[in-house]
Amino acid sequence: MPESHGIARILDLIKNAEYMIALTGAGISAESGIPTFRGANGLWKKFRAEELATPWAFQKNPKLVWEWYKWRMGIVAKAKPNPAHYCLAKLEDLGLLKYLITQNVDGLHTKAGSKKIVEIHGNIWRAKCTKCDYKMTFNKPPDSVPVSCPECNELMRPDVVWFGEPLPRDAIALMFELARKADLILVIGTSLLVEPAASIPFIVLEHNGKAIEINLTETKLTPYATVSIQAPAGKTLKKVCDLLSK
Ligand code: BJW
Repeated sequence: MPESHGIARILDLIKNAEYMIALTGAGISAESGIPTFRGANGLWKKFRAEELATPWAFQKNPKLVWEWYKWRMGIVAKAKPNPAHYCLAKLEDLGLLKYLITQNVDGLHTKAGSKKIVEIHGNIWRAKCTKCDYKMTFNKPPDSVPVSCPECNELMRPDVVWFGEPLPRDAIALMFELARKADLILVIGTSLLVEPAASIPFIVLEHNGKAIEINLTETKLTPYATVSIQAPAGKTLKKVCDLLSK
């Protein structure tokens, strides 16, 4: 489908939806300068995300895993929301977007003004103690890593969800409730390779809901999506929101 037709169809679907939700992944923050997990730019030093975002990697080498998070915090600290984040915030303001499910830990949706967000994989600016209940919030990358607990001196860890770990109970309940309720889902910048988030668009489709996908490449959703646009999210959603204001 030519891009202009795709945008017109997206506008039509958005305007006619009763309960639209969105699912975002690392690709929505790529135009803000934050590297995605997979693909050519997805490597940090020589490691893949799957080798670092695990409890076993942390157990084996907490300093290495903390260094990765410290490096990413440095990038996130400098990043600003892009037109895709702002468009989703605007859609929420207009009452058109009911809820946003994000796999991202960068907090850029909040910075852009979105309020109804469920951060299913945690937030990079928080850490929790591996032994006691102590939690902390950072406003800049820690000076030295690994970080120790000020209460019990044990290791702190990033308050994010790693492979093999359950998602926060409230987040997972809300995410599935939203998927069952939605008649339209915007799926933006995610490879859909990680469960359970990857199942969410298919739950919407199963009950005759519709899906709009915006991604640079095809994913397993592409053949089933109502509209699929292969273009940068920021550029595409800017056009959508500009046209919506007219
Ligand atoms: C653009 C763009 C631009 C680029 N514009 N687009 C069922 C089947 C098989 C396996 C499992 C299953 N259920 C569970 C599993 C295991 C596992 C899993 O999914 N494994 C797969 C690898 C097969 N899942 C889990 O372990 C999850 N836990 C769980 O299910 O627990 C169950 C349990 C219950 C009870 C007890 C114990 C366990 C947890 C998953 C946690 C994932 N964590 C990470 C790290 C988070 C913290 C951090 O940020 O450091 O989450 S891994 C990483 O992947 C991160 C992301 O959120 C996630 C998804 O990646 P995302 O966002 O899709 O990024 P990319 O890089 O993959 O893709 C970017 C996309 O953007 C690409 O498509 C580009 O084309 C596109 N793009 N620029 C538009 N400008």
